[in-house]
Amino acid sequence: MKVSDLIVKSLEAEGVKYVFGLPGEENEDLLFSLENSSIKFIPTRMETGAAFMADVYGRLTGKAGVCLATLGPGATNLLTGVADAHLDKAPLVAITGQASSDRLHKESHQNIDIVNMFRPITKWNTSILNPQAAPEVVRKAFKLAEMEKPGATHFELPEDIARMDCQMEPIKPKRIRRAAPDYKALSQAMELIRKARAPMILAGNGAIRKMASKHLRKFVAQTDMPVVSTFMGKGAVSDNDMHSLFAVGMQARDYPICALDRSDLIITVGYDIAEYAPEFWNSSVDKKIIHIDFLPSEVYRYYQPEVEIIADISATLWELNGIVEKENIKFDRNWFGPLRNKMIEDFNSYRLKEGDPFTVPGTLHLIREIMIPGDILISDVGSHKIWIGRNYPVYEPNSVIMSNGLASMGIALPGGIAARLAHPEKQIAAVMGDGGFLMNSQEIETARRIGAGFTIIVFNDNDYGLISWKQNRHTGRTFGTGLTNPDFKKYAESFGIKGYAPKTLAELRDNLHEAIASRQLNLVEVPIHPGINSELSGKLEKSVCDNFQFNDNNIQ
Ligand SMILES: Cc1ncc(C[n+]2csc(CCOP(=O)(O)OP(=O)(O)O)c2C)c(N)n1
Repeated sequence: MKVSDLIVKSLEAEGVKYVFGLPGEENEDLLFSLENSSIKFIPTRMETGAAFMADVYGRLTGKAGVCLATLGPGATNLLTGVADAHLDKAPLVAITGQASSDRLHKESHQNIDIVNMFRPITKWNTSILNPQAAPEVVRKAFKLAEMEKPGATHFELPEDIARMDCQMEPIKPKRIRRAAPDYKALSQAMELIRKARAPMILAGNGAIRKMASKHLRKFVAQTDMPVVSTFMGKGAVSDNDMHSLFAVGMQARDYPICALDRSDLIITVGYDIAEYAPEFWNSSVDKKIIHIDFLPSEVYRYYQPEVEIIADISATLWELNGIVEKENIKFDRNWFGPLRNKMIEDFNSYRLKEGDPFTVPGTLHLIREIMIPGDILISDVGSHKIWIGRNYPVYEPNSVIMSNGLASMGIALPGGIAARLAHPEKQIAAVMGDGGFLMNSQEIETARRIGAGFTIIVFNDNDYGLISWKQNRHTGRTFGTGLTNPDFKKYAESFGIKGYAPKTLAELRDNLHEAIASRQLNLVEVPIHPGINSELSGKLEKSVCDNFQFNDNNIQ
């Protein structure tokens, strides 16, 4: 059998259903091997889109998403999506073609050192320089990509090796158990919990993986501790639960920070520093912290946990649940209730009334009413992401997907395609700004060609809005941010999909409803008034925490 056939058989053994990518001469053998397999190859319009699709597919399924590119420019185009999977801890395997092994040592057409280029943004990568290595390389790429904490791996296949003969079999994956928590670390953590007055949980990206959310929800219900999540931890505990204090993510002292300030013990669960820096909630480095994660904490001035429980998060929470249940450990929940009510009041203040200019948070209320709890919203990066993180309540893990470690624009539209493939039954909305939309809007053609139905919502302010927001705050002016745009409705129609351009609130509500519920590929342009961004900054600069009265009697 050819090495390329063996590699595709190995992908089949890994359970791969889709490979997202773009053809080139140097991956020709792999492509023809894919043609004769059970795997569906999805040609994309740009390799970055393929990598984002693999990234989001990996997050939603827990199985590595696979993307394929040719050598040189194909490989460089993959980089952003691969880096996104790396910093956002999404399982992804990237495969690139390469020049034949007899020209790798010299200057040669399209030949660049791809393995070294991918090294800093992958957990592991290599070149297959010997046919016999192929089954091990594929198994290792998947094992490392999917193992906690997940991330990206990469291998390249020189074209001469792809054509060689190799009589070997794929190595089949086997289930492995993750490490159990150390009992001394558990008892040290329990000592801190017993002494605490107002402990709380900071749930990160790891809290939505590997069933951690189920055990976290039980822990919260038993102990009555409040929970703040990061943007990528949204849904670990339902925002309908009275213990939820919603999400932190802004570089400002927003309401959830008031609770973190007031708490005397923070239990972080699957918290990735890349996502939200600890200086925003522990600037005086005086917080007692218990770190629960698959890996030890980063060495970081503002994050110095007293106790680290390094093990499977679910297993750790399961052990802690057993202890708190036996000892009947419960905290007074009244101290944070008024804060939650205040936040709900704040969110509701953004509801739109007929005649108001459209805003992102106002539109999010309408979207939330249409989406049912497990439906998926994929956020791009920009000011809209801040509002989604802050104001869009989430009820199930993995029902809001965001790029927050790398925070890369352009993920949402390709992400919508991956979400549709992973979840044919759900309603899916991919939400983006005009800037992020036009970075990868070519993938509308991919979505249409493969019949992936979902709704693209473009918040249009003719601007790189988040950058204007920040520049205005720093300097009172903007530079290099203004844009002009095509007619988005007509643009959508030119791809053969339905476009909506609502003008009134009633139209906005009806159009969003019709578009999302149809599960067809369509686009809704929402022209927005960005003034609300600076208003939010103004409100938060006045320090909402100083004006907020906790029910302190309960925690003295
Ligand atoms: C690939 C990439 N390039 C640049 C940035 C820096 N950046 C962050 S947000 C932003 C503007 C986003 O504008 P838009 O997509 O229109 O969304 P809006 O902020 O208006 O909601 C930019 C340029 C980034 N995060 N990712």
